[in-house]
Amino acid sequence: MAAVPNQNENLMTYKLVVVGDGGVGKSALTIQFFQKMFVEEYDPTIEDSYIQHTDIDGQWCILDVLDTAGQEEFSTMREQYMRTGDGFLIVYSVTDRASYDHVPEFHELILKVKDECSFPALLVANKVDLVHQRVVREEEGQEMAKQFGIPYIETSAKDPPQNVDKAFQNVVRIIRQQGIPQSNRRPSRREPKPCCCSLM
Ligand SMILES: Nc1nc2c(ncn2[C@@H]2O[C@H](COP(=O)(O)OP(=O)(O)OP(=O)(O)O)[C@@H](O)[C@H]2O)c(=O)[nH]1
Ligand SMILES: [Mg+2]
Repeated sequence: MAAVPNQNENLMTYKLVVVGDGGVGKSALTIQFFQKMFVEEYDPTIEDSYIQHTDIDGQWCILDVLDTAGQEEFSTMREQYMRTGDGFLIVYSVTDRASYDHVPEFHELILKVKDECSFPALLVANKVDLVHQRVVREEEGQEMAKQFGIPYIETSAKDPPQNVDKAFQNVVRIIRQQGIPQSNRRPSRREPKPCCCSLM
């Protein structure tokens, strides 16, 4: 078993933000990841934050996860919370086509707020346990993820959970591939960056 980190050790903090339409399972996934339980009832979120030390691929880090509001009435808060994220879980429900159709809006807003052509994110197709209510096929999810150049994962927050830990861990892996997470970087004068958007 890996040793629990020394408190004085300088741990990397990863700020993850869970976004997506209301009712797709953002809170259920986050609570399943942090508390290992499935929340059956639907209680719309305004904003909740969770933090824990965790070992991902043998490296201890601090995971700071923001579970956001999917309900339209809170959509004005979106840009603000997106600014803080090092990586995003963009969640839709495979039982709710509108939630899939809204994914591009979340993805575009992340890129706009970050002023980047790409940013660490994972497309999460949740509620795959509801096989008979499924209306969005796996290939459709794969296709959309491919369009955005981000990975895709199918999850279920319901017990027994499917791919829940993996979803959160994969976002950290994606961030790590890109170096130091944005929120851990020292403030510096922003260098003008070449625009890659015109290549897309
Ligand atoms: N069967 C099944 N139900 C799920 C799953 N994930 C969430 N639910 C249920 O779907 C409902 C909505 O889940 P929430 O996690 O509250 O949805 P949310 O995305 O956080 O919604 P907002 O906070 O309004 O943005 C709840 O009744 C959950 O129990 C899942 O993977 N499978
Ligand atoms: Mg919620």
